[in-house]
Amino acid sequence: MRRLFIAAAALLAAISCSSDRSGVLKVYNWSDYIGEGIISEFEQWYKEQTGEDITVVYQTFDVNETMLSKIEKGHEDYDVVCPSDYIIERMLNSGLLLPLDFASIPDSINYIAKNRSPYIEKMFREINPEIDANDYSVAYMWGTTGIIYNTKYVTDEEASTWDVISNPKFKDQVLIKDAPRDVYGPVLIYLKQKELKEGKVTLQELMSDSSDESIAAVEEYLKSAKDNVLGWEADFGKDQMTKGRGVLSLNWSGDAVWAIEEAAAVGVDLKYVVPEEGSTVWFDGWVIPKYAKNVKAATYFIDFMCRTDIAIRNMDETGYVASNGAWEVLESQIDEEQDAVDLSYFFGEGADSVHVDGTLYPDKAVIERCALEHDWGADTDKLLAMWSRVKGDNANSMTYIIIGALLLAIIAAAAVSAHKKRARHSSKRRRR
Ligand code: N2P
Repeated sequence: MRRLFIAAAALLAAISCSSDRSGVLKVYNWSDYIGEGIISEFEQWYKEQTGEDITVVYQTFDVNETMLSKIEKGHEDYDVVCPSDYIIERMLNSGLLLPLDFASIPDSINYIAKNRSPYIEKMFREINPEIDANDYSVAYMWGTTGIIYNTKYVTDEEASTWDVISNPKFKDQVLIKDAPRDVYGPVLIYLKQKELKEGKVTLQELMSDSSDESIAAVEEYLKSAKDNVLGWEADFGKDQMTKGRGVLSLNWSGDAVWAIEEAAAVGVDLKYVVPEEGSTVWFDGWVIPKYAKNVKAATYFIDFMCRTDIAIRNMDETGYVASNGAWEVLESQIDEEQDAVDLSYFFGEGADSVHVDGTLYPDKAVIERCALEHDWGADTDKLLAMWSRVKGDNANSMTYIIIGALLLAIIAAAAVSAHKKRARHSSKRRRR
């Protein structure tokens, strides 16, 4: 491990000292978001296509905001990163992205052009009303935000509403994604369900609602649920659920697919639902930041990730859904034991009743009650301040037990050391 660390540090040092970065590609992606061996296969493929050697330096993040602030503040020279929709919007607004040039890739291997899904293209056009995000980003994975629940303790009916998060029956049993926007959206949708039903507001309008009044309402709701919160998790919630630690998790559909499968292997029955009030549908896309130093390799990397066999392997290993709209992807997911879902919105005609996992690919009716999040610009700070108030306020009983135990240990250690000191003094006095 130590040797590996020294080698990585030496590689990074060599890269930063050399001005020629053509042999290195720096990728910054979400954790647990790529199949085994895909990176080294890309390195080989790149050599076959271009005759040039490439070494990928691969780093991961768990939270959109961490990734963004590294690029905004530190001007990190990542060549390709994978933000979510509202962050792509923000990066576009602040001129942080380079336009993509796929004309530079030979037609025969231009997988992006071949496998584009019209649904994804349409949703990407909605990302930023001013600038077409399709010119700056290629979708990687997408999904919904919902609830993973353990059917031994939670009924389908209880999980069918976001209200379940604050249900007193689930004290200390709820895991919540440490992703402020992905929690804010669904909670606001839940709180405004009456206005939504009456047509006084639309889902899309709520996704841009950063008013003080709405932030305060979400804060109040989350604080009312704090006794239920077992933890705010960046990426461990899915694993905890498989071990039966926590019975509910506000989470992404891809983590749900992974958790449901792992849990089944150890006899734990988990399910996933997008509550009936509605939720968010999200898209993560590859982009090339303006501080990139190897645009050519970044462009090839994005293209490689759109190759159908690579997309299928990434899906199968991570649990997330590839944005690749090729019919072969659908065929690879057909499972007659699953209920039929309507995926015509994604795969087109002929896909209105296909037997695939509805957690992986949401049915058209689910998509119709979901909306895309939008960037809040400067108002994001108000959200982050609210988020830390909610989390800071969330010391649950376990936190108090740990703090109490630590205090007792400190007091005990101080008492023992004082006692030893006194004993040393009195034996010195006796000797004199
Ligand atoms: C996978 C993270 C998925 C990101 N660990 C969802 N936007």
